[in-house]
Amino acid sequence: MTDSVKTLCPYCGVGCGLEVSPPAAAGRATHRDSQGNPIWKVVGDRSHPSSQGMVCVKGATISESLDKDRLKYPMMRDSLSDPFRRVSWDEALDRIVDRIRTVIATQGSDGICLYGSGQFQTEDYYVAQKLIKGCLGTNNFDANSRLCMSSAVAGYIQSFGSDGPPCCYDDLELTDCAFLIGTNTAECHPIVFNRLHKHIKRDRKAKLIVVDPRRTKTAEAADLHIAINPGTDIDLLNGIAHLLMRWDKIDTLFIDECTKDFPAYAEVISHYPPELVARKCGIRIDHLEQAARYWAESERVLSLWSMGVNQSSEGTAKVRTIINLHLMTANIGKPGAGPFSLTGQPNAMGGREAGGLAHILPGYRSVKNPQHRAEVERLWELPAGRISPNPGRDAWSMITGLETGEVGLLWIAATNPAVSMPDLERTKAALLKSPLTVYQDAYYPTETAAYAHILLPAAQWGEKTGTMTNSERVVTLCPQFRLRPGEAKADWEIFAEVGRRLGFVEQFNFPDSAAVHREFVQATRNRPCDMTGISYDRLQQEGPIQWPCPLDGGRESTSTQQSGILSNLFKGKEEKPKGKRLYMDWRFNTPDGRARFAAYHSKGLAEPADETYPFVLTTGRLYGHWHTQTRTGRIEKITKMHPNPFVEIHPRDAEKLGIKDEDWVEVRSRRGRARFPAKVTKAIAPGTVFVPMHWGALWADNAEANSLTHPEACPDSLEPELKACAVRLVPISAISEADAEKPVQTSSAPEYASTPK
Ligand SMILES: Nc1nc2c(c(=O)[nH]1)N[C@H]1C(S)=C(S)[C@@H](COP(=O)(O)OP(=O)(O)OC[C@H]3O[C@@H](n4cnc5c(=O)[nH]c(N)nc54)[C@H](O)[C@@H]3O)O[C@H]1N2
Ligand SMILES: Nc1nc2c(c(=O)[nH]1)N[C@H]1C(S)=C(S)[C@@H](COP(=O)(O)OP(=O)(O)OC[C@H]3O[C@@H](n4cnc5c(=O)[nH]c(N)nc54)[C@H](O)[C@@H]3O)O[C@H]1N2
Ligand code: SF4
Ligand SMILES: [Mo]
Repeated sequence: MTDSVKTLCPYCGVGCGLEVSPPAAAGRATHRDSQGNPIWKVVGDRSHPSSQGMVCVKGATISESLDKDRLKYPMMRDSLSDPFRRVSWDEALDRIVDRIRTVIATQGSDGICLYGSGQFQTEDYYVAQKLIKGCLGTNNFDANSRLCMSSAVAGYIQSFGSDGPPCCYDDLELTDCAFLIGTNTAECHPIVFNRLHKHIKRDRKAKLIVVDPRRTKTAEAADLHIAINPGTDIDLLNGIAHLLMRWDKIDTLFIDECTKDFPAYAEVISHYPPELVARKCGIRIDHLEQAARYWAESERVLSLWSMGVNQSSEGTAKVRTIINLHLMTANIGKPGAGPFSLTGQPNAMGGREAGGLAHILPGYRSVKNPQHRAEVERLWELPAGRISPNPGRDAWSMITGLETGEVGLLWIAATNPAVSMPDLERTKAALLKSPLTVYQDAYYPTETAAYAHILLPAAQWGEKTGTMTNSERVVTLCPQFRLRPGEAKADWEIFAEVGRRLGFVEQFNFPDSAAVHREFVQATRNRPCDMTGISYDRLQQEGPIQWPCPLDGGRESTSTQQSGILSNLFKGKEEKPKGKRLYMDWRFNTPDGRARFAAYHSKGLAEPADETYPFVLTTGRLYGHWHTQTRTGRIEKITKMHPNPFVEIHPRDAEKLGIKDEDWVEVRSRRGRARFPAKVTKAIAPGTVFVPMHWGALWADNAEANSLTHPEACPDSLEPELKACAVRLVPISAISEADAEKPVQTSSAPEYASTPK
């Protein structure tokens, strides 16, 4: 291939357009990496509406990782203590199909679990749903998105009647006040942040508020940084609402006509006066008042949030409490305003559309809804009643199902749970008990490969054609542009092949990914995420397309049916419904069209600090690295940028413990221990410490953030509280010999084949 190809960055949910050209193109010198190897050249795609030509360091360096340490052939072994041997696809697939049949016969289909990823393309997701939820009749498909955005999904569904982030990136440039809570956008969604930051600098009236216990790069750019104690978001949000009520800065017309359940909420927020809130959050009253004043004075408030909100034992409540503020001030369904969750992974949005969590079905449907099940059964040409009405196992209950022996086959694809799951010692011990684990990944080694019986080589980004949807609902076609290494196959092809071998020949008779996509969009017809107007041909010709995009140009706007007061509300709203934003007509997807207020008191952390474990540990990301480093750990520029893990400690705490910068510290929780050099910095609030999530067992000794975290989760979204657990800090120099002899890791992890450390 000599021409350049337009595609999407396969890292974060910003979804930047990339233009990729081969190492040697006509008329220019061969493009090479730092070691002199020829690599594909990557630049930002100026025509992409979301990113307008911009890229961050991850997107810019992606091609350096594509050929390193790839898993090229299926591999198998009988027990985890054996070495892997190379096998044919036939042999590997026969073993999987045999096992599926055995598990169905002995345990029922609920003994089978597939744990997937927001790094799947939509086609991969869709075929996996059809196989697991349709043909096998179990809803045991979950994805790493459970650890990521499931609280946002639950919050949207409960408040608006349906999932779907209502805003778009143009709102970043139209807002008067950006309210960033629990998001380090500058490092984790850099191009969203660039667009916002340029606007804030240009328009001096526009304000940036950042709510984060750390002084992140995002917080440094803020007009107001509120460093709340971890887990006190609901106190803060209810405190802001309290002041808006007190100052009579609420939109009663909107509340009366477009929402329900305000009185119960008003009662709750009456209990959040500024003095109490400031004390609970550990912040200054004038900061709280300033934040409320920005909300009160701004015409258009845009909230952005991600993991500091979602990864919480009250994640859904936090999301709904953010949405409450938007409802009480009518900051929704208009340019520059709205509650906007940023999705983490490149195609977490596509996963939602394709039904990629254990409680949902394609087209924003629910497994609990009989009509939804029937519609999907008809589309899949399966007998009525095939899809189970029960939500399947979420990510963590796949782990507990291994503990109890209820899981007879665990199939993991495009995620690395031996690093990213909470309570890693328990996770690893459960993985060791798995009767059969299939692991489908693009790289080898990874930490999870050590726990697998069968390895399946996956074609990754650039080696298969598919679509991905970014945070603002924009769908981009990602064409194959390079050869697959060895015998690697696209994830959807592997799922389809297993389906055919199980006898579902008709259901999985897809000649190519375009055929998968054609069928998938049918599942979205007349649904909130209608994509029946999107096809590979249109994406190729016109470029990225935002949904809703129905074939016939759109459902009738409901605003024509509105009369009286609601039509008055619409005077001065310059845009008609449809188009870039959802809910422009202020009619929501609930049965009565009204959005719901939620009345939540704050509960705080599931495991607060106490005398024995006096610090709150929070975990998160660094600008250059991507998750478990399968790609970024193999890119020199990035490993130089972030050479090693560390623990951030406030100078006051460090002094008390006699810890100096770069001293080694052991961090202990009730579940495990890990060791890091200290980074003494005022960027972290006293009483809180921070550890990056990126270093699994392959990349550093005993520096796994998740050896410390716990699996307590939000009861609605089942998203674990990866952002907070109680820990104790012990300077290594102070550890007595007897204590030091105790192994830091408790489960006997298998050896890795090779270690890139
Ligand atoms: N560079 C980089 N970018 C990425 C990724 C990556 O691995 N690397 N991963 C992508 C993915 S999948 C995701 S999900 C996103 C995540 O993107 P972010 O959510 O922005 O990233 P995190 O660092 O996980 O956490 C964000 C912030 O939450 C704060 N926080 C912790 N506890 C609390 C709390 O109780 N309240 C509040 N208000 N804040 C709190 C932390 O201090 C942290 O700064 O990033 C995406 N982008
Ligand atoms: N302590 C703590 N833990 C966390 C978090 C946190 O903030 N703190 N964040 C959580 C969140 S939000 C997330 S999203 C998770 C992320 O955690 P993981 O999903 O475990 O992390 P990744 O490193 O992105 O793993 C993706 C894997 O997919 C492989 N891969 C890439 N492309 C393909 C493909 O096309 N097909 C296949 N089959 N494989 C492919 C990669 O090689 C890699 O091994 O971590 C969660 N865990
Ligand atoms: S901001 Fe996200 S999507 Fe854009 S280049 Fe960086 S990692 Fe890729
Ligand atoms: Mo994520």
